[in-house]
Amino acid sequence: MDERPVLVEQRAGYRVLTLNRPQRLNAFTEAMQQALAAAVAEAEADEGCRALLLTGAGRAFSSGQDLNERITPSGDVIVPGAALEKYYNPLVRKLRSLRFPVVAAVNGVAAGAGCNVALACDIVLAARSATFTQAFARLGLVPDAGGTWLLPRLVGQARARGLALLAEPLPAEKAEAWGLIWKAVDDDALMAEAEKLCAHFATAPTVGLGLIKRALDAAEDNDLATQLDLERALQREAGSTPDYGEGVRAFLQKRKPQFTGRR
Ligand code: T3D
Repeated sequence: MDERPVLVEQRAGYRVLTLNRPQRLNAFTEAMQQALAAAVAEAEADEGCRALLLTGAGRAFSSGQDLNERITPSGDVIVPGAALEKYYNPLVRKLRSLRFPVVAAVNGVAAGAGCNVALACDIVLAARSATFTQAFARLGLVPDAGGTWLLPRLVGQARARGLALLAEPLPAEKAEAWGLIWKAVDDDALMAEAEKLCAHFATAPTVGLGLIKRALDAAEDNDLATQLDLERALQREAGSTPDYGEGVRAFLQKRKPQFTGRR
């Protein structure tokens, strides 16, 4: 078995990152967090990278924090907090603010922080057999990795409270119906669908897509007047890219645009 906790594959214009501890349902260890942060940073630094696909090896996406790392050899529990500050919170902030789209292909169980890392991605595709579980309450913990922020925004307070307080698995099709994720697809179609999306993003106007991400995240805290001002500023920025000119010319010339994704 490949011992690397995160596998990185290069594609034309995007990268596939696979959480790779299948025997532990891809639970996050410190080594996996470090490998993931490094892989994301390398993708971000690569000008040719215009999308990221995040998935898991084996039958799970991720079961969240590896609980073996939360107990000392003498049986004492380690009070959480440090790993959130050092790994989970920077990861979630990074996924949301990356200059290109991030697609999660949720191939099976997504539990605890594994669920919320998936939900922090821009587009969440899930295999029909996948489930989303806010497992925290089973341990006496609070949903983290952005869960308490994202859940009510995605599905409303009633469903967010049910998911968080009951910690029951939510099947992928229901997650789609509730608006928690973009789409549930047949299990054997998941990776092809996710790669198709990333291939599309790899030829898209990347700067504009990054600005869309920024606008939608800012809208969560802004009033309408502030958001209108932000849209004007971002539109000026997007409209100054070569891709905007290419988009307009291609439309008028009735041809497919050739976007470079550059400023
Ligand atoms: O810093 C901080 O600590 C704060 C951050 C907290 C973030 C969190 O994510 S807290 C939540 C942690 N996650 C969980 O509580 C989920 C724990 N796992 C489960 O409840 C179940 O494994 C699942 C419902 C996800 C799947 O159940 P099932 O029956 O399909 O599989 P399984 O048999 O339970 O798991 C297979 C193996 O993976 C098993 O090992 P074994 O018996 O074959 O040797 C199991 O112990 C291991 N495993 C699964 N999840 C974890 C894990 N080992 C360590 N940590 C895990 N999270």
